[in-house]
Amino acid sequence: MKSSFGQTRSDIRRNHALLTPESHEWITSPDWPGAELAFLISPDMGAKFAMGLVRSAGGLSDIAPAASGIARFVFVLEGSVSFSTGQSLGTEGYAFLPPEDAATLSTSAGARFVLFEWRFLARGDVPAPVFGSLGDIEGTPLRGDDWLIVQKMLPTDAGFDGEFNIMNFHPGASLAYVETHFMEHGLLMLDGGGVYRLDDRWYPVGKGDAIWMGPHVPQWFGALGRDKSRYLIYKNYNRSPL
Ligand code: UGY
Ligand code: MN
Repeated sequence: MKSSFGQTRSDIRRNHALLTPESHEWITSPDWPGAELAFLISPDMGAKFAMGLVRSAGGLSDIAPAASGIARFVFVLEGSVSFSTGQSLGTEGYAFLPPEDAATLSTSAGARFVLFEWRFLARGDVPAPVFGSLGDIEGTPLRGDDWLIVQKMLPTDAGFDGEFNIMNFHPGASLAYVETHFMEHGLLMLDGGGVYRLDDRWYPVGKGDAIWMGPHVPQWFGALGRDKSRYLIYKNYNRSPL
Protein backbone atom coordinates (compact mmCIF):
# COMPACT_ATOMS: atom_id res chain seq x y z
CA MET A 1 0.00 0.00 0.00
CA LYS A 2 1.27 3.47 -0.89
CA SER A 3 1.64 5.50 2.28
CA SER A 4 2.09 8.90 0.67
CA PHE A 5 -1.16 10.07 2.25
CA GLY A 6 -0.32 8.73 5.70
CA GLN A 7 -2.19 5.48 5.22
CA THR A 8 -1.34 1.99 6.40
CA ARG A 9 -3.24 -1.24 6.99
CA SER A 10 -1.36 -1.62 10.28
CA ASP A 11 -3.71 -1.32 13.24
CA ILE A 12 -2.57 -1.55 16.87
CA ARG A 13 -5.35 -2.21 19.37
CA ARG A 14 -5.54 -3.06 23.07
CA ASN A 15 -5.86 -6.82 22.55
CA HIS A 16 -4.61 -7.39 18.99
CA ALA A 17 -2.53 -5.86 16.22
CA LEU A 18 -2.08 -6.15 12.48
CA LEU A 19 1.42 -5.21 11.33
CA THR A 20 1.75 -4.79 7.58
CA PRO A 21 4.98 -4.51 5.54
CA GLU A 22 4.64 -0.87 4.48
CA SER A 23 4.88 0.27 8.11
CA HIS A 24 7.86 -1.86 9.16
CA GLU A 25 10.60 0.10 10.87
CA TRP A 26 13.95 -1.59 10.19
CA ILE A 27 16.47 -0.93 12.94
CA THR A 28 19.98 -1.98 13.87
CA SER A 29 20.86 -3.42 17.27
CA PRO A 30 24.19 -3.86 19.08
CA ASP A 31 23.09 -7.44 19.81
CA TRP A 32 22.79 -8.15 16.06
CA PRO A 33 25.80 -6.65 14.27
CA GLY A 34 25.25 -6.63 10.48
CA ALA A 35 21.49 -7.21 10.74
CA GLU A 36 18.41 -5.12 10.12
CA LEU A 37 15.51 -5.99 12.42
CA ALA A 38 11.82 -5.15 12.33
CA PHE A 39 10.33 -5.99 15.72
CA LEU A 40 6.61 -6.36 15.05
CA ILE A 41 5.34 -7.61 18.39
CA SER A 42 6.80 -6.83 21.80
CA PRO A 43 5.80 -6.67 25.47
CA ASP A 44 5.29 -2.89 25.15
CA MET A 45 2.01 -3.59 23.34
CA GLY A 46 0.87 -6.13 25.93
CA ALA A 47 2.38 -9.33 24.50
CA LYS A 48 4.45 -11.70 26.65
CA PHE A 49 6.85 -12.39 23.79
CA ALA A 50 8.73 -10.59 21.03
CA MET A 51 8.46 -11.41 17.34
CA GLY A 52 10.50 -9.80 14.61
CA LEU A 53 11.91 -10.14 11.13
CA VAL A 54 15.68 -10.24 10.67
CA ARG A 55 17.52 -9.68 7.40
CA SER A 56 21.12 -9.18 6.42
CA ALA A 57 22.44 -8.21 3.00
CA GLY A 58 26.00 -9.27 3.82
CA GLY A 59 25.25 -12.19 6.17
CA LEU A 60 25.66 -12.50 9.93
CA SER A 61 28.42 -14.21 11.84
CA ASP A 62 28.46 -15.49 15.40
CA ILE A 63 25.47 -13.58 16.77
CA ALA A 64 25.38 -14.09 20.55
CA PRO A 65 22.68 -16.27 22.16
CA ALA A 66 19.57 -14.77 23.76
CA ALA A 67 19.74 -13.22 27.25
CA SER A 68 19.57 -15.49 30.29
CA GLY A 69 16.17 -17.14 30.77
CA ILE A 70 15.04 -16.34 27.22
CA ALA A 71 14.18 -19.01 24.62
CA ARG A 72 14.47 -18.40 20.87
CA PHE A 73 12.69 -19.78 17.82
CA VAL A 74 13.95 -19.11 14.29
CA PHE A 75 12.09 -19.85 11.03
CA VAL A 76 14.03 -19.24 7.82
CA LEU A 77 12.26 -17.33 5.04
CA GLU A 78 15.19 -17.08 2.63
CA GLY A 79 18.83 -18.20 2.51
CA SER A 80 20.43 -20.23 5.26
CA VAL A 81 21.04 -19.96 9.00
CA SER A 82 23.66 -22.00 10.83
CA PHE A 83 24.69 -22.52 14.43
CA SER A 84 28.11 -22.90 16.05
CA THR A 85 26.95 -26.35 17.24
CA GLY A 86 27.01 -27.51 13.59
CA GLN A 87 23.34 -27.43 12.47
CA SER A 88 22.37 -25.66 9.29
CA LEU A 89 18.87 -24.59 8.20
CA GLY A 90 17.74 -23.86 4.65
CA THR A 91 14.57 -22.07 3.58
CA GLU A 92 11.67 -23.15 5.86
CA GLY A 93 14.12 -24.70 8.29
CA TYR A 94 13.54 -23.91 11.97
CA ALA A 95 15.28 -24.03 15.33
CA PHE A 96 14.13 -23.93 18.95
CA LEU A 97 16.90 -22.83 21.31
CA PRO A 98 16.17 -23.21 25.05
CA PRO A 99 17.38 -20.59 27.52
CA GLU A 100 21.12 -20.69 28.25
CA ASP A 101 21.84 -22.47 24.96
CA ALA A 102 25.33 -21.30 24.01
CA ALA A 103 25.16 -21.67 20.21
CA THR A 104 25.94 -18.57 18.16
CA LEU A 105 24.07 -17.87 14.91
CA SER A 106 25.41 -17.11 11.42
CA THR A 107 23.65 -16.67 8.07
CA SER A 108 24.27 -16.60 4.35
CA ALA A 109 24.31 -13.22 2.58
CA GLY A 110 20.74 -12.06 1.91
CA ALA A 111 19.19 -14.36 4.53
CA ARG A 112 15.83 -13.48 6.06
CA PHE A 113 14.19 -15.14 9.03
CA VAL A 114 11.47 -14.76 11.66
CA LEU A 115 12.65 -14.52 15.25
CA PHE A 116 10.61 -15.19 18.39
CA GLU A 117 11.93 -14.66 21.91
CA TRP A 118 10.15 -15.23 25.21
CA ARG A 119 10.87 -15.89 28.88
CA PHE A 120 10.75 -19.68 29.05
CA LEU A 121 8.48 -21.27 31.68
CA ALA A 122 10.17 -24.51 32.66
CA ARG A 123 8.21 -27.55 33.77
CA GLY A 124 10.63 -30.29 34.77
CA ASP A 125 13.73 -30.53 32.61
CA VAL A 126 14.25 -27.76 30.07
CA PRO A 127 14.05 -29.34 26.59
CA ALA A 128 17.11 -29.73 24.38
CA PRO A 129 17.38 -27.62 21.21
CA VAL A 130 15.26 -28.71 18.24
CA PHE A 131 16.28 -28.30 14.61
CA GLY A 132 14.11 -29.27 11.66
CA SER A 133 12.78 -28.54 8.24
CA LEU A 134 9.12 -27.86 7.55
CA GLY A 135 9.18 -30.13 4.49
CA ASP A 136 9.79 -33.12 6.81
CA ILE A 137 6.80 -32.39 9.06
CA GLU A 138 3.69 -34.47 8.44
CA GLY A 139 0.47 -32.46 8.48
CA THR A 140 -2.69 -33.50 10.30
CA PRO A 141 -6.25 -32.27 9.66
CA LEU A 142 -7.48 -29.86 12.35
CA ARG A 143 -10.47 -31.50 14.04
CA GLY A 144 -10.88 -33.86 11.11
CA ASP A 145 -11.12 -31.09 8.48
CA ASP A 146 -8.83 -32.06 5.59
CA TRP A 147 -9.12 -28.54 4.13
CA LEU A 148 -7.20 -27.28 7.16
CA ILE A 149 -3.91 -29.03 7.79
CA VAL A 150 -1.68 -28.30 10.79
CA GLN A 151 2.06 -28.98 10.86
CA LYS A 152 3.50 -28.94 14.37
CA MET A 153 7.18 -28.08 14.37
CA LEU A 154 7.89 -28.78 18.05
CA PRO A 155 7.31 -31.92 20.11
CA THR A 156 4.03 -31.75 22.03
CA ASP A 157 5.37 -32.96 25.39
CA ALA A 158 4.84 -30.84 28.49
CA GLY A 159 8.47 -29.69 28.69
CA PHE A 160 7.69 -27.18 25.94
CA ASP A 161 5.87 -24.02 27.00
CA GLY A 162 4.63 -23.19 23.51
CA GLU A 163 3.78 -24.42 20.04
CA PHE A 164 5.01 -23.27 16.63
CA ASN A 165 2.67 -24.49 13.93
CA ILE A 166 2.03 -23.95 10.26
CA MET A 167 -1.67 -23.81 9.36
CA ASN A 168 -2.41 -24.74 5.73
CA PHE A 169 -5.81 -23.62 4.39
CA HIS A 170 -7.34 -24.97 1.19
CA PRO A 171 -8.87 -22.06 -0.80
CA GLY A 172 -12.20 -21.33 0.84
CA ALA A 173 -11.37 -23.10 4.12
CA SER A 174 -11.81 -21.33 7.43
CA LEU A 175 -11.39 -21.89 11.15
CA ALA A 176 -14.44 -23.87 12.24
CA TYR A 177 -15.53 -21.34 14.86
CA VAL A 178 -14.49 -18.03 16.40
CA GLU A 179 -11.82 -19.04 18.92
CA THR A 180 -11.42 -17.31 22.26
CA HIS A 181 -8.65 -18.57 24.56
CA PHE A 182 -6.27 -17.21 27.15
CA MET A 183 -3.23 -18.18 25.11
CA GLU A 184 -1.63 -15.54 22.88
CA HIS A 185 -0.54 -15.79 19.27
CA GLY A 186 2.14 -14.29 17.04
CA LEU A 187 1.40 -14.97 13.38
CA LEU A 188 3.09 -14.39 10.01
CA MET A 189 1.22 -14.96 6.74
CA LEU A 190 3.47 -17.04 4.48
CA ASP A 191 1.22 -17.49 1.43
CA GLY A 192 -2.19 -16.56 0.14
CA GLY A 193 -4.57 -14.47 2.16
CA GLY A 194 -8.10 -13.92 3.28
CA VAL A 195 -10.01 -12.25 6.05
CA TYR A 196 -8.89 -12.31 9.68
CA ARG A 197 -11.42 -11.51 12.36
CA LEU A 198 -9.79 -10.03 15.46
CA ASP A 199 -12.08 -8.86 18.26
CA ASP A 200 -14.91 -7.01 16.47
CA ARG A 201 -12.92 -6.15 13.30
CA TRP A 202 -12.43 -8.01 10.03
CA TYR A 203 -9.08 -7.40 8.31
CA PRO A 204 -8.03 -8.30 4.76
CA VAL A 205 -4.63 -10.01 5.14
CA GLY A 206 -2.00 -11.36 2.75
CA LYS A 207 1.55 -12.67 2.53
CA GLY A 208 3.97 -10.77 4.76
CA ASP A 209 1.34 -9.50 7.22
CA ALA A 210 1.91 -10.20 10.90
CA ILE A 211 -0.68 -10.40 13.68
CA TRP A 212 -0.60 -10.29 17.45
CA MET A 213 -3.58 -11.90 19.16
CA GLY A 214 -3.66 -11.13 22.87
CA PRO A 215 -5.33 -13.31 25.52
CA HIS A 216 -9.04 -13.98 24.90
CA VAL A 217 -9.28 -11.98 21.67
CA PRO A 218 -12.01 -13.50 19.46
CA GLN A 219 -10.25 -14.80 16.33
CA TRP A 220 -11.27 -16.40 13.05
CA PHE A 221 -9.71 -16.74 9.60
CA GLY A 222 -11.28 -17.45 6.23
CA ALA A 223 -9.00 -18.14 3.24
CA LEU A 224 -9.86 -16.45 -0.04
CA GLY A 225 -8.58 -16.78 -3.58
CA ARG A 226 -7.54 -19.76 -5.68
CA ASP A 227 -4.24 -20.65 -4.03
CA LYS A 228 -3.66 -22.18 -0.64
CA SER A 229 -2.99 -19.93 2.32
CA ARG A 230 -0.44 -20.67 5.00
CA TYR A 231 0.53 -19.02 8.22
CA LEU A 232 3.15 -19.58 10.89
CA ILE A 233 1.62 -19.26 14.34
CA TYR A 234 3.11 -19.24 17.84
CA LYS A 235 0.97 -20.08 20.84
CA ASN A 236 2.03 -20.22 24.48
CA TYR A 237 0.83 -23.65 25.59
CA ASN A 238 1.05 -26.42 28.18
CA ARG A 239 0.93 -23.93 31.03
CA SER A 240 -1.72 -22.72 33.47
CA PRO A 241 -3.14 -19.20 33.02
CA LEU A 242 -2.21 -18.44 36.66
O1 UGY B 1 -4.12 -23.17 17.72
C1 UGY B 1 -4.83 -22.18 17.62
O2 UGY B 1 -5.25 -21.60 18.63
C2 UGY B 1 -5.18 -21.66 16.23
N1 UGY B 1 -6.21 -22.48 15.66
N2 UGY B 1 -5.58 -20.27 16.24
C3 UGY B 1 -5.63 -19.52 15.11
O3 UGY B 1 -5.35 -20.03 14.01
N3 UGY B 1 -5.97 -18.24 15.25
MN1 MN C 1 -6.06 -19.61 18.37
